[in-house]
Order: sequence, then structure tokens, then C-alpha cells
Amino acid sequence: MSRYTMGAFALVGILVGCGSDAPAPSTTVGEVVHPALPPLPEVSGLTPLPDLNPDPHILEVDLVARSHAVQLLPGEPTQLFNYNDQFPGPLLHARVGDRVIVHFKNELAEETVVHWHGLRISDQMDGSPVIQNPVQPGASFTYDFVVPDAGTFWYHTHLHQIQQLEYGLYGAIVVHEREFPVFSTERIFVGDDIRLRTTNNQVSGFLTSGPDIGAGRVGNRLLSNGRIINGEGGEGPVTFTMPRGSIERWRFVLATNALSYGLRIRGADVRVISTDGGLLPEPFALERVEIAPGQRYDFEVRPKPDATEVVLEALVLVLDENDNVVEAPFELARGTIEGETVTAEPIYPKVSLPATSVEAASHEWKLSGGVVDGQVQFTINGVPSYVGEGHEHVLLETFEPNVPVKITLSSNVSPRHPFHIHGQFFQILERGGKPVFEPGLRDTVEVRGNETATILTYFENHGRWMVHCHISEHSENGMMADIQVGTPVQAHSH
Ligand SMILES: [Cu+2]
Repeated sequence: MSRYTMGAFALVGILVGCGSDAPAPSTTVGEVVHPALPPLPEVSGLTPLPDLNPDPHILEVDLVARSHAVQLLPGEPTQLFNYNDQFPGPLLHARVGDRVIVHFKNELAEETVVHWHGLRISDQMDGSPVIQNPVQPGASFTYDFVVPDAGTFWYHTHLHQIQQLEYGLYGAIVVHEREFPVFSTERIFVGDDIRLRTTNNQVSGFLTSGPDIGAGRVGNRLLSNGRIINGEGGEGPVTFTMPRGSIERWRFVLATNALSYGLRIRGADVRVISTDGGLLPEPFALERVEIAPGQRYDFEVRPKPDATEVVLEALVLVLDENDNVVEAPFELARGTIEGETVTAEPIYPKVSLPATSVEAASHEWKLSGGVVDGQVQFTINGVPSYVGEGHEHVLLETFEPNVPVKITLSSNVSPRHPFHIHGQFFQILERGGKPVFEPGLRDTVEVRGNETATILTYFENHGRWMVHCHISEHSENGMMADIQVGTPVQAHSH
């Protein structure tokens, strides 16, 4: 057996989740030796997709969207839309520079597309319903791209997102650095919420007005890796054991329609090591972070010497018994300390971010909304873009590639707009005109009501890209447009 094939073999073994602690053999291609990807333990339903391709630099998978019944609560199973009958969808695990081929089949009774959130790939593969014909019921589409950046990402539907995302069409993506820091264990958690009928456990009806449209749909149940963690009958947090002395990497993706919350890890010394766009130049310690729909964080987690458990909590605004809005903690994941180990310090690769102290043209994107002809309509710079069944987006602006641009986003309606720019990363510089400490690359920034947020981006990735609020109820009611970076390419993949 050639060393090449052996490498592939090792990769496949890891992807199917072999639980061995022994170091996996390295992958050798020509003269370049890549250490094998670290195993990601199966954490309550996040099963990596088996790789159909023996080439260690190609991840080739089958992905099917279809209706799927999940036992979320005692009694009737909940009818969802899922990828490969998994909730969340299967984990995609690759290394930066790998080619990813996804043979996607739509077995839903309605059209859909798949968007690879945060991956700076070609716009032809981004899942834009403007560029790609939506995948009709029974039809297939092959997504084929090279992953350019390491980090924690996710994939999800980008059509009829109010319903399809609520019904569970999402999954996580882990892309490892070429020289990745080695931890005792890596774990990944995906947060979500869902609104279920109390009578029969089914996803409750979608309202076309009122708070659901105004602030976005918020659930009555919180989910962690597809498990209900609050209220009666839920499975509770994801649980596992971790030895004292371990140093773990915990990745987190927020896949809600609209709910933002705080994240806190108790019982450990914690540093934020990565944001949407990958590792930070300098990890930092913080009591808690705020996370908005679409965003990601990676944490370095070291159990405190006297801790008996390490708990990941969502800090969510709820109504107390006197109808006051208060913040309450909900356990997403709980590691019980068991045994002891000695862990080598993880070695982080050198990371430098694009310069922010630069001359840059200033642009303004005003996020707004109101009632037009009895219909709630959201707008960017006064223009609603995505309304009803049409798949056309207004072209908001054209940018030169690789030129720094400052964009000040402002919101005069709604509590918040987590604003997502496809195919690009940016850095958050200011809020309300004042510098803020929100380090790292982002693809989504939460713009709070009556506040401005100023970002800086270099628009490094050519193409036509969607820009939109990640609250599905806002994007699908107008707060979604396209930008063009560089010269448009005439030939589309229609
Ligand atoms: Cu919004």
C-alpha cells in the first residue's frame, strides 16, 4: 500500500469517528507531510459525513435534504426538514486547501439551495438563488469548491429560510488549519431554538405579522446539538466527561432564526481563540461573549483545579413570574471532571489580520423597515430587495477588490439586525462612532437598534454576493441585497 493511500485511510478512519486516543498516522503527499486531522468526537448527533473519495485532499460527500421525524420530546415525534436524516445535519470536516465536493439531492416537496456560511468560495457555489437555479424537488446539484480558510463554519438553506431554517436545514463545518494547535479534545456545539406546539410537539404555524416579523421568530424551546435543553421533557444539555488537566477546543455555532444570547463557560479558565473567520492573533480571556444568529466562536477550555464540572451556558432574556425581562442561564453542554491528564500547551500558528489603521472610503448602509401597503417591509438604504417568491436581488453597490472600505451600518427599527456579508470577512471597528474591542475576522455583525456599527473590509473575493440581515424574517421581507466585487462575469451557471 502506498503511503498516499494509507494517509487517505487514516483520514477516513477519523471521519467515521474512531475513538482511539492513539495519534493517527500522518498523511504524506510528495514531500509535504500533513499531520492527520484531530478526531472530533461524536457529540450527541454531530456525526461527521463519511468521505467517499480516497484522495486525502478531497472531501466528497452525499447530502440529501428531506422530511425527517425526530423524537425531540416524549409523545409525537416532531416533523422536521433535515440533511441526511440528522439534526443538526452531518458535520463536514476538512482541512484548509481541501477540495470539497457535495452531491446534493433535494428530496423535499419544495425548492431549496445550500449556502456555505463563511466559506470564501466562488459565488457560483455560494448557494445564491440569484446565481444558482434553486434545486427543485427531486433534483440534484453538485457543489464543488476549495476551502480557503480554516475555522468553524456552517451550511444552511438560503431559500424560504423562515420555514426551512426553523425546520432544521443546517449543519456545522470544521476546517482545520494547515498547522493546527493540538488539544486534548475538540468538541463542537450548535445552538438553536424552535417553537413547538404544546399539544402535539409539531413546529407551530408561521405568523406573517406582529412580533414574529418585527423581531424575528423566537422559539419556546432551546436546542443544543438538536437536543431540547429547557422545559419539560427535554433531553437536557449535551454531556460528556473530561479529565482534570485537559485543554480542549470548544467550537460554537448559533443557528437560530433570530435569537441572540450570551455565552459563558463555568468551571474553567477560558480564552476566546477564534471568531467567524478563524484563529485570533491573540487569544483573550472574557467572562462571556455575545453571539448573534450566524456567528461562531472557538474557546480554549481548561478545567479549574477544583472544578467538578465545566458547563457551557446560554444567557437568554426571558420573562420572570412578574413579567419582568431578566437574563437566565440555560445549560447547553456539561462536562463532568473524571480522571486526570497532563496536556502539552497548544501551539497556535502565527495569525495576522488585515491592517485596520488605513485610509478607507466610507460607505453607509441604513437598515430600516416599515409598513408599505399593509405589508411589513425591510430595506437597505431605503430599498427592499427580496420580497415574495421572486429570486431577484437589488444590486446595492459595486466595489473594487482588495481596496479597504469602511461601512457604517445603522438600524432605526427592531432590537437588532445580525448583518451577514457573503464571501468576505471584515473587522468590527466602532459602535456608535467609538472604538470597540471586538477582535477577529467576522462575516456577521450584530447591529443593535438605534446604534451604528462600523466595519472595515478589503472585499478580497471577486463575485456577486448577498448581503442581508440573518434574521430570516427580515431578509425574506426585504433586508437582503447583492453587492458586486470586481467585474461581473457574464456566464452564469444557469
Ligand atoms: Cu434584521
